Amino acid sequence: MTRIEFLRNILSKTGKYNSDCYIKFVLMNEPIIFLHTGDVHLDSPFKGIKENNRILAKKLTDASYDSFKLLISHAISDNVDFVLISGDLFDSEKKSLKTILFLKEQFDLLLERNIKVIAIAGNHDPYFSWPDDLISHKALHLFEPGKVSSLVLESKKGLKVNFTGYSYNSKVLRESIHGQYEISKDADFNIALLHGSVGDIKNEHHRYAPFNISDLKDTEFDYWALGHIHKPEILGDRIAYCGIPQPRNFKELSGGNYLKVNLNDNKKPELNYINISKVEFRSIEVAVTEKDNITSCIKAIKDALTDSDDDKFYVNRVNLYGDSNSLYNYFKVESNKEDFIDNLNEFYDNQLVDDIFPNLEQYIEREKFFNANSFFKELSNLLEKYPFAEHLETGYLKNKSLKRITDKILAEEEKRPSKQDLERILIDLFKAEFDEDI
Ligand SMILES: [Mn+2]
Repeated sequence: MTRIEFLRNILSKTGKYNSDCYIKFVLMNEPIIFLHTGDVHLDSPFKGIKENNRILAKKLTDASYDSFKLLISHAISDNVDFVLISGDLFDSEKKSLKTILFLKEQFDLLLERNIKVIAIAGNHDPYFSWPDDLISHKALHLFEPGKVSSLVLESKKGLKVNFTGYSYNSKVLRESIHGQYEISKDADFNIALLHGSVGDIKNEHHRYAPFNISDLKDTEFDYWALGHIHKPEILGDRIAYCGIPQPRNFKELSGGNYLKVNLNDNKKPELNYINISKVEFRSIEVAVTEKDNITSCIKAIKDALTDSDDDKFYVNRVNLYGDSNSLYNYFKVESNKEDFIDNLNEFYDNQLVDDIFPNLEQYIEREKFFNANSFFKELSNLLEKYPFAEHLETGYLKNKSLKRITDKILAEEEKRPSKQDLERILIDLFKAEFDEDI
């Protein structure tokens, strides 16, 4: 019997308020609230970082525990009904004792508050690799391996919630499984947990339990709690990837989040991403001009890095771009870059500049460029006669490289750029073609 049927029964016996309207009103005021997380990747080895920077590796290890701890404390303070884990709680089959004890402690805290954890195993942490100590934990329900199954639990207000899920039992699952997910009509809410890739993925090696958004939209599930893609993404009113709670490298630039989900019987679910990561990776763009030098460049970078949250540690990569002779020449010397980064890093407690990518070019004065030799002088004259296609075609340009440049200019000319733009294009083409100092 669903909650609606139950209420209808009771109310009809009292002879009062026996309208569905009233029942719906009651239910609307009885939502279920849960936290949706996944891809936690505990015990990640932080490849690449560990060898280069032990301090950062330690910070990231601590951050992976601290962000998860924060999620659990939010679950308790928000008094949620459930915590959902959509696969890949662990990074690999190998699990450290520290992590097992840590999770046991966190699950104990939830058990004290009667908050259940509903989890599926993903491709990184197949079911067989889960330790018995955790599988048997009273707060946790881990779905069975290799098949779709369901479980009905009661929310804190007595609503019946049917969870459907599938745990991986191997590191690979190429076939789709969502077609086997079925709702229960007896439940007030139906929630699905799925670890897989969205869309028609061409490369078979990247495809895990694939699905199309429309497949999930066509179901009657109240919510699809998705995992596997490390980016927070809402695919539909009732379909979402939770993202990761703690990024591990520069591929994970979206920060660390979980999803807080509020389901009402009639309304659109409320989905809110809550940021909890302790370390964040950022890619920062800093533009420089001919007027900039080393000191002004340091200031520009510092200005770009100040926008930060005191509770977090930021790992930054800085992309420098623009035309500046002074900086171009400075960064041409490889050892200067290291020195520059070290100098910046001395300034910060909660920031690390991991690397700088100087995509700098020389600043070229137009006058100087066009007077550099007779060829450019001639081109400059041609620009005056713009449009100049016929002049170039009949040209005197025997040099192969120069021929390539003029061909490109001709291609551009069809778009009718302004003379000024054309000059700019010419200079850029010249630089790209010769890739040398002027
Ligand atoms: Mn995965």
